[in-house]
Amino acid sequence: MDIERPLSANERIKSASNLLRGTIADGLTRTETGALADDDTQLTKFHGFYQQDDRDLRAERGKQRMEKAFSFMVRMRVPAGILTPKQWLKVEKLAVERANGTIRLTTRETVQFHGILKGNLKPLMQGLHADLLDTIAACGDVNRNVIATADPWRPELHAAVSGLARDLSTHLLPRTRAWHEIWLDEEKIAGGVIEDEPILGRTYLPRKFKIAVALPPHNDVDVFAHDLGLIAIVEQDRIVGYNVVVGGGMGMTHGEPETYPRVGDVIGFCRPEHAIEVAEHVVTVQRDHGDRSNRKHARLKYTIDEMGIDRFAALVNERLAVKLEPARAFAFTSTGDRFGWVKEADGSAHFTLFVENGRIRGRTLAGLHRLAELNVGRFIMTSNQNLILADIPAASRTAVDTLLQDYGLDLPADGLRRNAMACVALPTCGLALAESERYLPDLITRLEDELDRFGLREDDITIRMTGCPNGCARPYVSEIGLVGRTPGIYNLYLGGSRDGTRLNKLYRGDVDGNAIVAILSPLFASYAADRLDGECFGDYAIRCGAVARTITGLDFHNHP
Ligand code: SRM
Ligand code: SF4
Repeated sequence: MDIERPLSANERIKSASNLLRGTIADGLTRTETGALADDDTQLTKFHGFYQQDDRDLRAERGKQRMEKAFSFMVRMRVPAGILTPKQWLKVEKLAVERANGTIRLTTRETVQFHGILKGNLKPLMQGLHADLLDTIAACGDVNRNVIATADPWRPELHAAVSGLARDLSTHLLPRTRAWHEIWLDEEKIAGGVIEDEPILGRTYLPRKFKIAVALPPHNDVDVFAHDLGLIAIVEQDRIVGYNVVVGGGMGMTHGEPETYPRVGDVIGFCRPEHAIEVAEHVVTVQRDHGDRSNRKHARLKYTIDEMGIDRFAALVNERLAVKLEPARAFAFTSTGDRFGWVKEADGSAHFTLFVENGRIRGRTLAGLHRLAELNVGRFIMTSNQNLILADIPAASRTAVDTLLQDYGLDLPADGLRRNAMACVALPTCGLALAESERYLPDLITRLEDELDRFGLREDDITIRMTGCPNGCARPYVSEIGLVGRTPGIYNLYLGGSRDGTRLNKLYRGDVDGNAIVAILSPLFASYAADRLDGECFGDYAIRCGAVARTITGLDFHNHP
């Protein structure tokens, strides 16, 4: 017999929020504190922002009995990561005038602003809206920013996958006008008019929900790490449909083996014209069956492991007018970006530039400003935290090249660094247990010295670090994963695949930077000496017996 468990606190907050309004508008007018009301800080996520405090200053301010140094992080919704140069200039202006002067490209093809004071929130939202941008549903228990393979080298196929990402994002948006009312002062819905949320439901989803659209051979979006992934199937140069992948996710909690990362399962294939309906019903099955009492068990991956993948697929099929067909063959080669220039047959070209951990400031910010002022092409943010200057016409190539060189934006990174990602972590992330973005670059410098010794400096090896086990840089599908435990201390995972299809496994727990270098160095040496033709480091880590192959999420914590 099922025991009825109480709903989580967040369910109560959502239910009482009047479709995500809460008392946010009132809280914005209160100048005696830099913070918002506790319940509202859960609701603001649906509006695309988080209340944070500067953790570098926390202890000192505590000693002086001062309020924490509150500020806000705002995340934009940019389906497929595409901005016009004009929009880029607006983002930069808002980052400088309303935030901490940096732009942070995220692992989901969008921008985060950090360090925004309460009084700057509304001008920032209005500034974005003036350039057709918004932050709706960028966070919260909803479908988040939909990402798609960023590399535009096959323009028509890229237009199809990025168009699908945009349509999915629009279709699954909350219907409440709360965002427009609070941030744009839109008139309140007149009495008697009942708003509804026909897809998400009036208490929204049990937990966050993420969608990625991948265009093989690129798995830059890590399609298997998503609640829902759509893999484009290309036949005779056109997309004939999408394989449907469900139940991926990264987050877990240290010491709680009932939480685990999981790679998604392929449950079938749909035609392009049915992709939105399929997505809607994967969402509604999760809406109706997801766990609303325990948020640590509420993601789709747990719903699926509880009921079994066949039952889940059957429930989705029951709701579809046209059932899923058997999945089709596909192959990925890598999760990375291709750096530098790629030319198209029509003379236009794209330049992918390396942005270390997605943080844009100083000279990089200034250089991108000049590039955006040229007002050519598009700015495409990648899910590897890099940036593509896309569709540069032949006539502008020289001007772009000159600016790239002048600002040092054309400089290539070596193999490990160009395949690295680190999450934000300290000082803004309230959940960070250790450094990440501020630490990984130095650690990589030390690892590069070791790689040099064995002739591996130019080899592509993926390395990802997060400051806690939530997995924001998707560390559990990388060849080398580092996950924060306490300040300066990390768990080291090995054995992920280069194409993002396999989870890695814990190799050593609780190691500091010196230990990480000392542990990896002999593995690099034996890899250089013994690798098979074309063998990736992650595959080698399994073949040499360092770690066992992880088959499923349920198997992630097993160490045979
Ligand atoms: Fe994340 C929470 C940053 C991608 C899993 N994530 C957070 C918060 C908001 C911390 C918080 O809840 O207070 C972090 C804000 C830090 C800061 O100061 O900016 C944060 N996540 C990020 C970003 C900025 C990391 C980055 O360096 O780029 C990424 C923003 C993505 C975006 O634009 O939407 C980011 N987060 C991810 C990903 C990767 C992905 O989606 O492809 C994951 C793993 C995939 C997944 O969802 O399973 C991820 N973030 C989490 C989780 C764990 C969720 C779970 O199922 O357990 C949390 C914590 C939570 O939700 O309770 C979290
Ligand atoms: Fe913060 Fe953890 Fe996400 Fe890093 S992985 S940004 S530390 S929640």
